[in-house]
Amino acid sequence: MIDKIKGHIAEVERFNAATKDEIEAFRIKYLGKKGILNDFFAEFKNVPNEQKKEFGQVVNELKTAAQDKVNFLKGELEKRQEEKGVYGDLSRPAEPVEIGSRHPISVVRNQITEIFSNIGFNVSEGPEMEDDWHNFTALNLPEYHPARDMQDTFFIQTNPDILLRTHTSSVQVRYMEENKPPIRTISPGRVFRNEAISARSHCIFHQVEGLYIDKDVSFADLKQTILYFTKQLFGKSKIRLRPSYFPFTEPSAEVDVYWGLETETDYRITKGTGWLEIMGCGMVDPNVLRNCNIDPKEYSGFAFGMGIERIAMLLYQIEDIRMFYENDLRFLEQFKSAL
Ligand code: 2U9
Repeated sequence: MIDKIKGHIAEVERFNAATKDEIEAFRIKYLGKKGILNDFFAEFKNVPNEQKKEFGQVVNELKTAAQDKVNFLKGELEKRQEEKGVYGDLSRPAEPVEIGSRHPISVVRNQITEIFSNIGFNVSEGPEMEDDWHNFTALNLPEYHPARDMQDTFFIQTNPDILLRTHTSSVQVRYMEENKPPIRTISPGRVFRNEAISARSHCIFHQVEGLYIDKDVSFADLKQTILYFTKQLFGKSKIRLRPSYFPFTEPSAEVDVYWGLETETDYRITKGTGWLEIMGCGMVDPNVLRNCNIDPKEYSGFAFGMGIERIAMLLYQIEDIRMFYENDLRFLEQFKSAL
């Protein structure tokens, strides 16, 4: 009998369990009302007197071993559950990482810069807070020039010399001040105009302005460059240039691309003409070259400018410019692009 109890003690010591249920089954088996220990206690009266002492000791030893084992296993289980709370199951596969998407303005800006970088244009950047010289005066918009009224300007506090740039042409004035021709540069960036916000216009928007200065640059170079650009970006190869006026270019033109009249949308967005205005351009005014220390007798150049929002609205058929600034994920998630 004593050997049988010692066998149980050995078994108890070897026992291991991973779950609450296994531990509970073990407890009932040894310490439960109808458990092994109670059987042995009931047996006590039948044990011969001379063995009673030893029998009592080993049964108690078995009881302590079973209780210790149950407490130990419960403690281990609790520890594991606490760790799980902090780290989870460390062997579990990782949560999938949500991949973000680029903002449509960035997608289109990157497309435009890529197209021009393929024909040798670099990218130049400059400050959003500008002085009067770089934003206006150097660009042939002297003080009291009526064309300054074309753009309502945000001035910084009370200093009329410091303002938020109204176009990124200011970056190119800086570029010309610091670099000699040949110059081939485009300036993407954010610009600010004090305009009422509507579906068509916003007081903050983005532009890409381009500048090409070298010896013997002609209007034909301008036209071919723009044709190359429209083919690349829109896949459309018919353009027309309508005479226009900008203070910084002479002659100046507005560029229309032939969009076509195949769908109802084409009719709506081209107002039934098939043509869409996409940008402005012209030959850099000699005054602007002179202001930037470039001799207009030696050099000539062309410039162009476009609003990124406008181009993006055409490419993606976005009806309201305000969508770009609302950061609605349902809108933004639609623009997955490698660029
Ligand atoms: C320098 C000299 C001349 C840049 C040009 C335009 C025509 C033009 C508008 C298009 C829509 C701005 O975003 S918009 O409102 N831009 O039409 N921009 S020529 O001319 C320059 C640039 C830099 C030194």
